[in-house]
Amino acid sequence: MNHRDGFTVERIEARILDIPTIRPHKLSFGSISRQSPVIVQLWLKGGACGFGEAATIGGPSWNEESPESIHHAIANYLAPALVGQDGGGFEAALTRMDKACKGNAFAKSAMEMALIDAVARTLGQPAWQLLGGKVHHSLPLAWTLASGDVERDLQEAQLRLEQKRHRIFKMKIGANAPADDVAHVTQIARGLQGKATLTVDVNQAWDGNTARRYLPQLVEAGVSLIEQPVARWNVEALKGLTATLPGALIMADETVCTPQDAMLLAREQAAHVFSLKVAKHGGLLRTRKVAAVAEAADIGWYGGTMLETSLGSAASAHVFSTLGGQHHGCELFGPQLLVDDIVESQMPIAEFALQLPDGPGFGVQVSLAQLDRFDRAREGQSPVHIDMGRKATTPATV
Ligand code: MUC
Ligand code: MG
Repeated sequence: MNHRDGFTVERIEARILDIPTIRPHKLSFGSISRQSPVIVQLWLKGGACGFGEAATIGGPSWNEESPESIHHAIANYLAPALVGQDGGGFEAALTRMDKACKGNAFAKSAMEMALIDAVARTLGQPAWQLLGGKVHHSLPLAWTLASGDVERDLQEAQLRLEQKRHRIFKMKIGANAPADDVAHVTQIARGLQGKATLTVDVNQAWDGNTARRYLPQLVEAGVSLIEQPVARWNVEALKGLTATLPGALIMADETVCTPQDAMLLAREQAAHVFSLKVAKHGGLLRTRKVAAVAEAADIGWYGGTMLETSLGSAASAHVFSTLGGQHHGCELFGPQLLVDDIVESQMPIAEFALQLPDGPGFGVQVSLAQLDRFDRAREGQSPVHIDMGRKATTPATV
């Protein structure tokens, strides 16, 4: 068998896990109490096995893909497109997957992740080596306060400050009336004044007028970074806020998925920062492409999460570790929100920063016993699991 034969993709399997969260996690569109990552296992002819992951939040509530659609796309279209092919050509593999299946970025990201892990393990190299080399050894790590309760949020923040794990806190807002959200954020901001940085994620909940009215109040309270305040299509409102809101940065999340989205936002000067997420960009290589547009346009980046286990978080950490340009830390805290993990040991956190992993592949050892333990096929869980709760309906006036 020559060297390249060893990279031939031999077999691919995917399964959905169901892992409870340590507490309900409340976002603008509902409250989740479990995560359902799809885990891909990919074997190369040379014997190496790689793992990939794609996680959504609240089934298809965050965007179009759900664990079930991801699993379906992989089993029926993406895996058949790669089996028997050269796994060492990552771009060619992406092209084959694009030909077999339009869109489905999350599903493709899990596949590409497993491929890169397997090839890196075959070569005995960390994935970051194949992605251009490491420029960061650690990144400041944010924690999201999303219990929905002021006392509980403050207790969580206080504990994490004492443990020296986090001093950037992100609040998920948009589920309540805007004035109530502002009051909640203001209370937390007072409690954390001088000790931590506070950011918010509105997850598209507000219209332009509501954002223009209430964001200055959040800035006044001490919020320094505002993520996706308006619907993902509302580039005009993002542009206006980016140009006129003093004292805080506007970060695009749901609006920036493809490199073309990134180009549009760059051309329109409609964001100060991009939240990068391996899943929504369709893989590690495409994350680098979006990051390249950001760097060229003097836009900062933030290492986002879809609340993955340590597997997906480590893969994200590998690509984030290779990125230049201005950054605002990361929020790869998914493993801490889950009751348990699927790897033997987690990435360390020290001095408020995630220590970026080394070791072959993504540098984490996946436990097959843990995969079996949380496997949906074994647990027989129902797919839908989100509490949609009460939704704010009153539009703002200016
Ligand atoms: C998002 O929109 O950023 C990340 C952290 C969290 O709590 O939710 C996610 C999704
Ligand atoms: Mg977000």
